[in-house]
Amino acid sequence: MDCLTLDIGGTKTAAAWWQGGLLLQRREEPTAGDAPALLEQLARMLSGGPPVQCVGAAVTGVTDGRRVGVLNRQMIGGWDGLPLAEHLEQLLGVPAWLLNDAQAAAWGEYRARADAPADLLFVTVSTGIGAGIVLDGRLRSGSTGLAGHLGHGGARAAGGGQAPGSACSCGRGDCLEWRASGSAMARDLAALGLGLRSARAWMAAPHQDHPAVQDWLDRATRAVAEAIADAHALLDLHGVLLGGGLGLHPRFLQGVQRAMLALPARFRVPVDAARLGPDAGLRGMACWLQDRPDASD
Ligand code: BMX
Ligand code: ZN
Repeated sequence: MDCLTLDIGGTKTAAAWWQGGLLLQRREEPTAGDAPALLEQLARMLSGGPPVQCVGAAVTGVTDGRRVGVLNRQMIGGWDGLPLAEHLEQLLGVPAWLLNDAQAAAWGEYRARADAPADLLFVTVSTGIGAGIVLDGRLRSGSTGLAGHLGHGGARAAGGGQAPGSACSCGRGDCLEWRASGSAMARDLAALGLGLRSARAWMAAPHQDHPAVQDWLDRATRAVAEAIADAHALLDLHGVLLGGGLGLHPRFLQGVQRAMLALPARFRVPVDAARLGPDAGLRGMACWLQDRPDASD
């Protein structure tokens, strides 16, 4: 099947053209801000690409397959309710499907390995924190697309009532994403006054060993491990893959693995690095288009 897949995240937007599973072309840009800017960006970015039979977009946010719903408004502004599938169909003249970015990546990771466990959780720690669940070898998106939104659990305080900007904008309070994501790291590091303004800056900087940064990492990776243990208690997982720009950093991954080992044995589950790296969403979406029950070749 010749298809186009998109990965539209909080920081970057990537597009890939596939011919029967073979990558023909890839383009990437920083994600444009609001809905009109995003649509304009897609029209420009996708023009002149090879012809395709269908398009699939892995998007940050909750999707029912047609529209994008936003949980974290601080991450993405003005997309809530955007009928992105319809816009893509008008733009490209072929059928379009949407899937949450972490769900698409989970499917890609599952399909990339012949020996992948049938009950698998993929967790991305990037601008936000997302997750995708595969159970009994099937991707579980849920009837509204909410399945896997681990980043919006774990709030210790009752949600609501917080001043805007002082808690996660999903309304639940100090969610996991508020404490342990790339954007949380950027916010907390900026407040430390070390001259580090983003998770990316930390990854490239010698300040990596500053005790305050280590302290942040310890708390964040413990919170991610606790959330994974909660998911394990709920779903009885056989394996967890950690991805995303920050999640794939060895210090972050090892922190989560260490924190997992400190948990009671029954709640531990093996956590490994995701194998598809930054293209998990693009590849996962391509597999998903191929695997849809009504897909024809
Ligand atoms: C947020 C949420 C999830 C997404 C996750 C990771 C929005 C816009 N997105 O929790 O749907 O999967 O971030 O997104 O509410 P990323 O862009 O960091 O990959
Ligand atoms: Zn939240």
